[in-house]
Amino acid sequence: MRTRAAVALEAGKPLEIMDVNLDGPKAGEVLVEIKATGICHTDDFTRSGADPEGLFPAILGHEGAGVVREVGEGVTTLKPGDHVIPLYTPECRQCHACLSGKTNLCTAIRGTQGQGLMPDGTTRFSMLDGTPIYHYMGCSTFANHTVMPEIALAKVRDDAPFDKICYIGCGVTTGIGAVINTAGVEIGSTAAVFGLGGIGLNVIQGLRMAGADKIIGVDLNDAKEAMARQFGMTDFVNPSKLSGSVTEAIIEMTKTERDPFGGVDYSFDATGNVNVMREALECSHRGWGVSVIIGVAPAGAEISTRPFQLVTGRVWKGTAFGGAKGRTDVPRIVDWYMDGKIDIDPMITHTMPLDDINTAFDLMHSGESIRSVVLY
Ligand code: NAD
Ligand code: AHE
Ligand code: ZN
Repeated sequence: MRTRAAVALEAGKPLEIMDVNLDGPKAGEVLVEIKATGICHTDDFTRSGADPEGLFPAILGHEGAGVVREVGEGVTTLKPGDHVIPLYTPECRQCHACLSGKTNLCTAIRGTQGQGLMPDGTTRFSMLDGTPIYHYMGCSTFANHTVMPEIALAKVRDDAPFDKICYIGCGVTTGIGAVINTAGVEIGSTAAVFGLGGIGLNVIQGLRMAGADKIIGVDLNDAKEAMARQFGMTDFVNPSKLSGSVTEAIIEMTKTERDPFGGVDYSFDATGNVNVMREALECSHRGWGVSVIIGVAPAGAEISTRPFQLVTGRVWKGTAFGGAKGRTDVPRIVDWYMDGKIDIDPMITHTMPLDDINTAFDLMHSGESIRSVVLY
């Protein structure tokens, strides 16, 4: 078949909207009509050329929602008409990682996924002249139709709106999951969140659900403060307006008579900046602070700190997709949204047709948007 897609032809260039060829689903695969897709900073990271795994030409996009249109041989858990959310972290329920119960990082198809290919080592997308186009993060939601492995699709209820639940395909689950699954935040905790974008706001939402008392948000952009307060932030810091470091400022904000050392119980990096990751670790509490890296850093970037920071009890952790097991957890998060336990709507600040997808990257760079969503 032919479908309409935004194609990343070269690193650092705007996406080009064009018709592409899409081969049908092979054994164990599913054809999905994408109804809506969010644009995450990770899409821009790869588009820019900063991703060591970036391949071109590719169809980016990994935060979608849609409807199953056709299933390949042997597919048993999905049928045409089912509503689904694509998973860049699949859940095969059979590999060593899935069976360990210790991680969401299913290994079943990670090798080919990182090479922009389907599990059989080929691509389903091609240009009209026959040039193959790579898949992205196993999803490629910047195409109106895509082919995905069955194990990388979460079946969700069919009364949930695509234009909102697409965000559960990455940002919502990553932010809330980082708090609940990775950090394990307890009632009454103090926390700092660096970067109040599409991920950081969901960390804040997760912290409020977990019952954190003090939620300090950090961003260079003052315009992010109001929405962050709406989602539960109690204090805001703009590092560019401080005379000292943000680490010192957060330690000062959390010192009490009983606790002269200060520091937050939990901190989260949602910027992808390795200097910020260090600040996040070092503002966490001596003896027990846990700092979670969510941000994705460019090729070649490395983190550093004095080992003394860890010797004195701080713990550095990371999280992918918020530690969520997609086929199990994503349908529940959709229920949370439908039951009013979490809010998504205000974070979707812009919507647009696929033809205008490059505007979403402009809005991200100018700091005007939280999430842009393409509606097909
Ligand atoms: P975003 O662009 O919406 O938000 C980033 C925010 O960080 C912006 O508000 C920006 O003003 C702020 N910021 C930038 N530099 C800063 C600094 N030095 N100090 C303080 N604030 C700063 O991006 P997003 O979609 O929220 O993604 C955030 C990061 O999370 C990206 O690196 C993305 O690739 C990553 N990510 C990781 C996962 C995962 O599974 N680990 C999932 C999704 C996104
Ligand atoms: N390709 C990058 C790594 C990118 C990365 O860390 N991706 C996250 C999801 S970001 C979603 O917005 C992830 O899930 N990582 C786990 C994995 O297996 O990729 C690089 O540096 O090579
Ligand atoms: Zn993402």
